[in-house]
Amino acid sequence: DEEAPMSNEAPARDIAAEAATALTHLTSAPLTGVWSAPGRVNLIGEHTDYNDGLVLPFAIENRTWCAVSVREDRLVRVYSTFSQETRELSLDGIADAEFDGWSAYVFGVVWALDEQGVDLSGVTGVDLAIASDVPSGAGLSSSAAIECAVATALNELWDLGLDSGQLAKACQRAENVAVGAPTGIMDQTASLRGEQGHAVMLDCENLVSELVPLPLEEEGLTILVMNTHVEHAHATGGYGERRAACERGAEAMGVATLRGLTVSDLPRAQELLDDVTFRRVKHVVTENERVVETAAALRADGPRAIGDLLLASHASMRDDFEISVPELDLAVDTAMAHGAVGARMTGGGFGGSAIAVMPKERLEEASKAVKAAFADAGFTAPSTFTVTPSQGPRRDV
Ligand code: GAF
Repeated sequence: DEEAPMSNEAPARDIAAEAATALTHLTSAPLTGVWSAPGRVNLIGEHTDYNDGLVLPFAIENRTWCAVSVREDRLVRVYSTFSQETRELSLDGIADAEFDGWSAYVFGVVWALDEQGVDLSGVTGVDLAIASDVPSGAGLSSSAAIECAVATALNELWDLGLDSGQLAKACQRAENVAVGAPTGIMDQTASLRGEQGHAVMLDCENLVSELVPLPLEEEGLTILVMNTHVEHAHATGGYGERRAACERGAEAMGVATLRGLTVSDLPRAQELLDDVTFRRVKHVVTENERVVETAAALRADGPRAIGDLLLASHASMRDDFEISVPELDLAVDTAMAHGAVGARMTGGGFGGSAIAVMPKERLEEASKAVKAAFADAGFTAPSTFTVTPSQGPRRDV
């Protein structure tokens, strides 16, 4: 709602119920259950995940719900309220399945479980209805939320006994192969391991994670999301190009991944690499350090202490990794001029959203100022809303 500055003040919809109702498009059989998984905001640690690096995201209250009714045959059928269409796939011959459109996020998970060696020969089919309030295209991992909701439901229904690391890997494979986006594992892990009031510090080299307290409410703070509505697609373009540059840099520096470098290697990198590759490497290496420093600052002094780190991360993405856009820069600068503790673009870049850690009393002012600044610059009107570190997957019904 463009009229309301804080669009999440609208009364919450019961989307679990919407998903359950949507099942009637597929079947009149009884509901077996409803599972859900959240989207995420990355607090810091960008483009580090596919370099075996460190990330510090948190799950948000916006979620995707998956209502399920078990079948007696081997079909998996799915309906989504956002596409209002049904797709189906047989569990027999899943290895050779082909994917297209939104259903790749769902069928891709089933395919990836099979590819991982999970024995699906004895399981029965399911009817799935998907509904979500994670805005798509905002850089809040609406895709990971679908994958993780489906994976969580199937893990329980089919009694697979997989842990969150195995589920995250299956969801990432779905994204990489079925959807065709060469992304890392941050978003799926954030969705699967999120906890209320915490960020998840994840080491992408070994998937070891720890929860880091993010006590915003207690500090009179909130996180403002500024969705630029500038479209980004990770299956094409800049994302894969950045990933390739990181791999080139690692190879030239003689390490398996950029995780093998620290800031003390940067002078040698500067001598050895061309300017563009060097700046890509510098971003990743310094960003890993900022994640460590952010977690330490949160633990020692709380969220008011992380502002400079968020700003340094944004500058690194703008100037060295070159994945910001003028809309994201304007959102960050305007929030900072209106009381933000710190701000940065979040997610893969080239569009999507920026976040600002805001004192609650300046929230309204900053939100209005961002909208006015976008109007003055002739940019598409942004939407703004707040997010809270929230819980990971759960069974709702
Ligand atoms: C996107 C990807 F999906 C993540 O894996 C991560 O690389 C992120 O961009 C950048 O940090 O969200």
